[in-house]
Amino acid sequence: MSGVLGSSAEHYDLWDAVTVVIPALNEEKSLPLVLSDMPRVGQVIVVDNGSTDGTAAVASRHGATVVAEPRRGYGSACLRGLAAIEASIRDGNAAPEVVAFLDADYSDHPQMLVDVVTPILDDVADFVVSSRLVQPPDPGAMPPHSRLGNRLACFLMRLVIGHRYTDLGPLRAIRYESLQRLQMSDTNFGWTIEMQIKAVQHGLRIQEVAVPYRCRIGKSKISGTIRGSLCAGAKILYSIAKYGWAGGSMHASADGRSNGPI
Ligand SMILES: Nc1nc2c(ncn2[C@@H]2O[C@H](COP(=O)(O)OP(=O)(O)OP(=O)(O)O)[C@@H](O)[C@H]2O)c(=O)[nH]1
Ligand SMILES: [Mg+2]
Repeated sequence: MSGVLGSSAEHYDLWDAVTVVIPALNEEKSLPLVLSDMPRVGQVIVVDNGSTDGTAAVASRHGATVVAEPRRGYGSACLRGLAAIEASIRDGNAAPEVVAFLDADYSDHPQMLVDVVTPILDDVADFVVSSRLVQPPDPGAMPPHSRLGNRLACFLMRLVIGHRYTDLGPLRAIRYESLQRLQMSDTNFGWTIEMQIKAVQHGLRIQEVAVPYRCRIGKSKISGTIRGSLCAGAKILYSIAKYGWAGGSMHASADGRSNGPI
């Protein structure tokens, strides 16, 4: 796969131990850009979530491992990516050190994987989540209701688990060992918040990284539709109650602050 390695040379071998999971539903137009803008990593797994376009063919042409998940839902696709990693380990391949998640729609800048993964490779964090709201996203990239919804979710998370996040950025990376401890289970829009809440509850070292965010390529499925936004909003509120109250806040930092956006 083409791509840049934006980190220092000493990280070269470590980046072989990075696996990137890309959930994709009908993203044939954006995927070539996503895959060619990425830093070089050990493995890229594109999870084709029942696409009816050329998503799978485009992904494998660009060197990604393609796995199919017919059960719709963002979380289902991510879980399928994790199952593919487990299967590869069972086949005798080395476990990754870091697993990163990146959307297929080119809203995030794939080069920012370097900023998100490096704190984990440097062993100063176990979980790094992107924040799109520190610097203003490009006009139209995140509609007002989406910004408000993300801020509200972070406010409620702070109330319930005592940790200050500023966004639910889909671009994120986590130490594989830590990820296994979280026992992720959400099959749709609750996936990102489940990970953020459980990361606090398991005492992971958490960092946020400010990222730019641009308009997606292709048709909006969630934030650009009323139905998608309402469903996602309702699921996020439900998830805060489910994962937040169920797990308690035993590891939340005393002042409720994260290592803020860098
Ligand atoms: N919406 C949705 N996205 C999925 C699904 N399965 C995989 N994906 C992928 O998950 C990523 C995030 O979905 P998006 O539709 O971009 O969701 P969003 O960024 O919240 O909202 P929009 O960009 O406005 O549509 C994309 O790469 C999708 O292709 C699914 O069942 N529903
Ligand atoms: Mg999107």
